[in-house]
Amino acid sequence: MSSILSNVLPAPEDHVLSVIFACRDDPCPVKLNLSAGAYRTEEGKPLVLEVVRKAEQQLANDLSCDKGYLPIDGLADFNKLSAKLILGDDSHAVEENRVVTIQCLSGTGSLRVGAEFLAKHHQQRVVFVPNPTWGNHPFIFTLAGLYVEYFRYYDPQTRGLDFEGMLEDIGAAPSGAIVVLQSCAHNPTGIDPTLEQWEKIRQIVRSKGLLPFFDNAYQGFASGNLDSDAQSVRMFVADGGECFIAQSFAKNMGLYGERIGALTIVCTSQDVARKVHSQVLLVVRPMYLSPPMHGASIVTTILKNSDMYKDWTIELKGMADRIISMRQQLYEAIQARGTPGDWSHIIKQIGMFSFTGVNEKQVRWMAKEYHIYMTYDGRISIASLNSKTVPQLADAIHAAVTRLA
Ligand code: KET
Repeated sequence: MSSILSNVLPAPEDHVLSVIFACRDDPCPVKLNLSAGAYRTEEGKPLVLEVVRKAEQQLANDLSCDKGYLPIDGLADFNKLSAKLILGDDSHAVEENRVVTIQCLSGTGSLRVGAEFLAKHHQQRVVFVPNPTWGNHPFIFTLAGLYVEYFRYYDPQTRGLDFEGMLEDIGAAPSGAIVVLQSCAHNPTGIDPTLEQWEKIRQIVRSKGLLPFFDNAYQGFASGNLDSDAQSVRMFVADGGECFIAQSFAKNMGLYGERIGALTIVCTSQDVARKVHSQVLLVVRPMYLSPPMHGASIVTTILKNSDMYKDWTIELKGMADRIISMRQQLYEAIQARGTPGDWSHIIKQIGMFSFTGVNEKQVRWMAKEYHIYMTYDGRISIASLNSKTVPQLADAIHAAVTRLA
C-alpha cells in the first residue's frame, strides 16, 4: 500500500535521548542511569514528597473540587503564589501590579510560551544562551522562530566560569537581544556566578538594553534555601527593568510528571503588564487552550498553607543535602582509587549535576563495560546516586580515565 508518511526521514541522533534508549535496552540488572536530572532516594527510588502526598489527600477529600477547565492562564492563586516564590514576599514589582504570571506546562512549557510571545512581539530575534546549556534551549527558541547564539560560560581549562568571556560576549550582543540565564544550579556545568558576578552581568545586560530571560528550574536545589537561590533573579527585578522568568516545580517539589510551572513577565508599568497579559493569552489558546489542573492544585495547596510550606522547605533541604553528601562520597571514592587528575570540581559544583570532565569516548566505554549511562558531555546526575552506586561509578571512572586517556 502506498504511504503518505513514507517520505518522513528518521530524526537525527539526539544525544540525551539516545543515552536514555541505550540504558532502557540494556538487560544488565545492575545498570545505572545517571543521564536524566531526576532525584532518587538513598534506596534508588523516585521520591514523592510527603507534603505532596498530604496535599493530594486533602484535594481528594475536598468534594467541592471539580474537573472543569482552568482559565487560559491557569489557576489564579497558583500564579500569585508562584510569582511570590521567585520574586519574594516584598517584591515592589508585584505590589505595583506590573507582573504577569501564567501557569504553564512545567519549565519547558514556560520557556516555550515565553519564546513564542517574544517571536511575535519583540523586534530583536536573537537569543543568547550559555555555552554549554541545557540541550533543549536551542530547540525551544529556534522552533519559536528566534535565532540562537552562544555566549562563553564554561572554561574547560579551569573547570570554572569563563566570566571575562561571558561579559565580553554578552556586552557584544545587539541591543534588545534576549539573554537566557540559568538562575541557579546551572545545567550541565554546576557552576553559578557569585553574587558580585551577577551584579556585573546585570549592569551589562541593562546598560546594553538586553532582555534577560531566566530559566529557574532548580530553585532550592543549589543551596537548599528557596530565597538564596532566587537572589540572581531578584537582583534583576529590583532595578525596575523588564525580565522573563520560566519556573518549574518538577525538581523542587518532585512533580516531574505533573508538568507544572509558570512564566512570569516583569513589566515596567501596570499598563504594559495589562497589554502583555492579553497577548500571552493569545499565545496559549491555540497551543493547548488551558493548562492542566492537578499539579497546580498541589503546588497551591502547599504554598498557601504555612505549615505545609515549612514541611516542603524541610524536605527540599533534605534533597539538597543528600546531593551534597553524594558529591563528597564520590569525590572521596575517586581520591581513594588514586585516579589521575584533580577531581575537586565534583565538590565545588552546585546542584543536581556534575560536569565530570570525562570525554565522550570514556562515556561510551563506561556504558559498554560498566553499564553506567551519562550524557556524552560527561554530565552525571549526582541526585540519582546513592552510597551503593558511588563505588560502582568511581570504579568505572577510574578504569576509563586510566585506560582511555
Ligand atoms: N531548564 C533546565 C535548565 C533544565 O535542566 C530542565 C530539565 C528544564 C528547564 C525543564 O524541566 P521541566 O521538567 O520541563 O520543568 N532538565 C532535565 C530533564 C531533561 O532534559 O530530560 C535534564 O537536563 O536532565
